[in-house]
Amino acid sequence: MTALISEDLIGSLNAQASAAQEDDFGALARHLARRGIDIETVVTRAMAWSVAVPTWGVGTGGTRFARFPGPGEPRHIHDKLADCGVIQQLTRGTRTVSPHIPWDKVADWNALRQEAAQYGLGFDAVNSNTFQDQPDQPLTYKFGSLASADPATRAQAVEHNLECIEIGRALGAPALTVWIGDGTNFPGQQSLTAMFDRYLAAMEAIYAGLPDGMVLLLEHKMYEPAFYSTVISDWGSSLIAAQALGPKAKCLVDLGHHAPNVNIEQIVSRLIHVGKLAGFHFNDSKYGDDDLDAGSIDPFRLFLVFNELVDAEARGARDFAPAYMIDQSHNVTDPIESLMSSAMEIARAYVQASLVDRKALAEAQAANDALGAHRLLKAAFLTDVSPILAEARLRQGGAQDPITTYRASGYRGKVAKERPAVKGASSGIV
Ligand code: PSV
Ligand code: MN
Repeated sequence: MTALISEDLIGSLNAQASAAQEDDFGALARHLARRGIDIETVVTRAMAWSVAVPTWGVGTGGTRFARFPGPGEPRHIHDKLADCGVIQQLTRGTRTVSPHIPWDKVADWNALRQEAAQYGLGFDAVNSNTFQDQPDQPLTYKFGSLASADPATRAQAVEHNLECIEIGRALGAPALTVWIGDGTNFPGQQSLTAMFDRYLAAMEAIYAGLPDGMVLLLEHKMYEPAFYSTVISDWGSSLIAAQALGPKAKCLVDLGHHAPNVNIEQIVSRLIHVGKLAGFHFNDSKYGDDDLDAGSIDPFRLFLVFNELVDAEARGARDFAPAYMIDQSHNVTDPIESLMSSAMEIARAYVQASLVDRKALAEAQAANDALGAHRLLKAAFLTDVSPILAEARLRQGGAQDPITTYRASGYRGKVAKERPAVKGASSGIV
């Protein structure tokens, strides 16, 4: 296994913090014991938790106005894997990466799989990309891809997705995620009905190429890049398509892809009900698809989403095994720091949701005790589970404080010397 950050440094910083960690962990153990919760059970859950890091997230993002590259940006998938390896080494809660094709294309996928394993990483869902044109691509996606009016363009987009399935097979990935930007900017530009029909027919061809054990994740998004209509704009369209395609097609919820103020946790509950929730893209937002760091704007909403997820897990909901991924754009921070912080915030929400007294909650709900029920959720949300998260990292060889350790390691300065600065102005979502 390749250690990207010095194990000695991790060990000495952990040692400096160990008295405080022991003290805080002991206090939390006693507090939870009074609530009838065994802290060791919760630590075990925290240690088993993992969320996938998006390979595109370790590069500096941008807006449609500008992109301001940072030092030591990853040049290719090999640099991206190293950066993801740092995140896993320090947090121990990001055991897989989610690649994007063709951004991460290589000649030898088996070699890439081994390279990732050197950093203790496996692969989660492969993401296809028919929302951009590639230099060697014969037909443009300007007017759509899987739902394009042109059959040859649709065939090209299907072909790309079939290639992604083969890549996923070589990488040992469990899923293919399809998000398309297809839609319209003008009423009347296309038939809303015909576009959906064409999308479904194209997705059927992709579905037919899935090997056993691989799932097709349909990601919806309300708008952008299309601003009047989007083919798979909401969870309803996504669910209709997933149901039409068959059991291997399921829905992926990106937290930034909904109408403002929509009740996302209720959508999560509905998709679980029909056994069609299979994936998540975590991020946070204030206004739209902001792709801000998970837990940075509305941590209570993140907790409420996890409350549904943990509840489904606890009651053994059928067909429930979602793939958890981060999907963010880091414009003003070091992406490694943002991704570590987000991974810890997501784990925090999961652990907090694990503290909900579900028996007492069911009783309060049966008695129509609205405030009593709400107070049970708040009691879990307001518990500072930081010592549990740190304990889970420490027991797996990670850092007590990943961000401080990362800063002390000088990793960014070191790779900045090896990776030449990206010159010139550019814009774009990634
Ligand atoms: C689209 O906004 C999206 O959420 C999809 O998941 C894409 O794959 C990703 O962002 C690209 O940055
Ligand atoms: Mn997404």
